[in-house]
Amino acid sequence: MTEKTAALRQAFEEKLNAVGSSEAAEQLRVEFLGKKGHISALMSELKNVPADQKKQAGQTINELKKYAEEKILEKSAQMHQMEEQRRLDAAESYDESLPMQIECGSYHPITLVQRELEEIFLSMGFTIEDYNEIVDDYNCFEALNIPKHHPARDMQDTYYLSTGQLLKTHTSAAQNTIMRKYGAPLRAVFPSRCFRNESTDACHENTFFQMEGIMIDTDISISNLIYFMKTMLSEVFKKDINVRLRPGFFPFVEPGFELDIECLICGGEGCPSCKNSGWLELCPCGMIHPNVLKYGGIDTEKYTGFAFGLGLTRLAMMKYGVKDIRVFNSGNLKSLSQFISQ
Ligand code: FA5
Repeated sequence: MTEKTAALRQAFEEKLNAVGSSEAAEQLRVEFLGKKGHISALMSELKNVPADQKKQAGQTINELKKYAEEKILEKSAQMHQMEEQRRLDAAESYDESLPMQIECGSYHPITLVQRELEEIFLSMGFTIEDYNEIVDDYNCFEALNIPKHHPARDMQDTYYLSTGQLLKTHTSAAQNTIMRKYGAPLRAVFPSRCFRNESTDACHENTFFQMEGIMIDTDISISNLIYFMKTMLSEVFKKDINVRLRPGFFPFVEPGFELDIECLICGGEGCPSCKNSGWLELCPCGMIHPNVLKYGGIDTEKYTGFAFGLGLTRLAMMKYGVKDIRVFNSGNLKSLSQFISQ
């Protein structure tokens, strides 16, 4: 038994010297002093020791136990102190002036162009409004002078929910709510995501962004509309671009226009980004139909107004020279992370 105890003491000392952390010290304590540890096992062997040697053997084991307890306590304290010092050293080596090590994300190009437009319209006295992406038939169509079975609905098929609600096809769906909320006079823009059930190509997506704008006041005319459209485009592009205004039909405006810009990808030559026409439909607009004003609770004897529905995703295509609209929803960070506010 004496030899066994001596061998155990030697094994304990070797392991103790190898301890390098408070966690390792705790493991050593359990290994030797735990209920199922080596020293307890040695104690339980005492019953096999001849009676005349039992007392001496018991004493030797107790001495080993005491020794192990003291050494482990000492080691554990040492280890805790060392670890605390390491933590302090690490904290001191932090230098807030060093360049950041982590990679930062970048804003999506649609966010950049949307923010730029918001700034432009804010400076012209417009407010920025928010609206749901899930809307009801009334707001998306009926309040816009598009009754059930009107052929204009064919151009805007969308995704319907079992509740009868739908994913909004255009930002015009917010017009009625905003008119009712603020009344006239009113200047507001409301950017949002729109959804349509349609085939995609280089200039069509099933999920894209528009920015709607409305201005209602006394004596608003087409000249006001043209002025705001021109200002907006020259501020966004910061260079002369060719635009054309042609008649366009939308049941919620009268008269209505299509505002196209010459394709900046091909310079008007024709390419897949503009469906080979050299022009891109960008911002249909017109004078708000009196029925729409009435549905919005606006006095049509006193007020007139204009509205436009800017294709924000197409604008981003032209502004950043993106040839295919599908890049924007691709999640392809190699392409999307190149855009920094320009
Ligand atoms: C509308 O959505 C009307 N609500 C716009 C409007 C508002 C007219 C107020 C008059 C007064 P349209 O379906 O043409 O119209 O879409 C408007 C613009 O959104 C288009 O010129 C185009 O720039 C963009 N757009 C439409 N469909 C898509 C699509 N599938 N993918 C990408 N952009 C699209």
